[in-house]
Amino acid sequence: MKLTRRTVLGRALALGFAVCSMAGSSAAFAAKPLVMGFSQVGAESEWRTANTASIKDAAKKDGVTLKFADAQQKQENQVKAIRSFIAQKVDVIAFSPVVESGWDTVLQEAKAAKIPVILTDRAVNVTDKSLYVTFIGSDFVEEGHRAGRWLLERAKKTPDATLNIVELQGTVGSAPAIDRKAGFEQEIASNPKLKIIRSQTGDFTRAKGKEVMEAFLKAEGKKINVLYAHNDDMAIGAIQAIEEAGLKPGTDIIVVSIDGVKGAFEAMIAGKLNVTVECSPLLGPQLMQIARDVVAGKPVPKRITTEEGVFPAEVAAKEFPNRKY
Ligand code: GYE
Repeated sequence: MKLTRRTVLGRALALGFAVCSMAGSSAAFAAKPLVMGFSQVGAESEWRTANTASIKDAAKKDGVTLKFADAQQKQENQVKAIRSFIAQKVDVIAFSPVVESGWDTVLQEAKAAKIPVILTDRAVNVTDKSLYVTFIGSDFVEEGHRAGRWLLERAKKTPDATLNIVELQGTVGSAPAIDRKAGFEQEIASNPKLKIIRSQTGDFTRAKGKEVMEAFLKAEGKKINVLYAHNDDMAIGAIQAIEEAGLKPGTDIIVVSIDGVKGAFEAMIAGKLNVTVECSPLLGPQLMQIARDVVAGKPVPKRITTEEGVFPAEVAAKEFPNRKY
């Protein structure tokens, strides 16, 4: 007889019951804790720090044994981590892929080892969708649309003016950078007065955001009317560059960004950031729940989308006390 995971579990349970009733104590059969291997992108932003904390806290609360590996923004480190989780025979692998492509081989190895894979936060680009069970995270294209829609509304205040936009992109090849760019571009295409004049990666970090904004300011100076940053950290770095160039962020240059971290709310309250589109990093509890379902063989949806809002500067002070990250 072929022993599937379920029959083994069924037998273990039956045995457990027998032992329990014989011994008259439920302590005789304690369930084995679920073991999860998690490969995190890195620690590049406030968002990521909150995401890591959410996953670690949820694992602790849920009694999940978490093997956590930080990839320092390098795909090769993630591949190594996943291979080591396979070698350790964890029950489930979860990871947030730094970039979209290049995952086929390692995910095939996980599949061959019969270890289910859950994607969190970022998507992968694989032709064989059976290489992962589900993807939990935000709709990044929609976030780009939301940022663009806010700007279209704002542009109505100055209908005759051309708005020159500089864009700070996230990590090259990452799902949020690709999708946030696409969603924003699709949205602003309806108004020819909105033009992206420069676009470059700032790798989702404050330091890089500042550095690239300095270069934009050097090249374009006062021609820049709007900054669209793919995350709050780059926007915060860029705000410093704008101030150092003697301009007023939020006034001389409209600043639009994504994530909704506390730092962004502080910048909005200070009048330096105009809007942040929310992207929730609090994925831990949902991830643990789904992991349990997957390991128990329950069907789960292929895509689980996080619900989020938009916070313009006008509501920042009121919303700030409610922010959890
Ligand atoms: O927006 C950024 C982080 O993948 C959604 O990664 C995440 C992004 C987030 O570094 O701040």
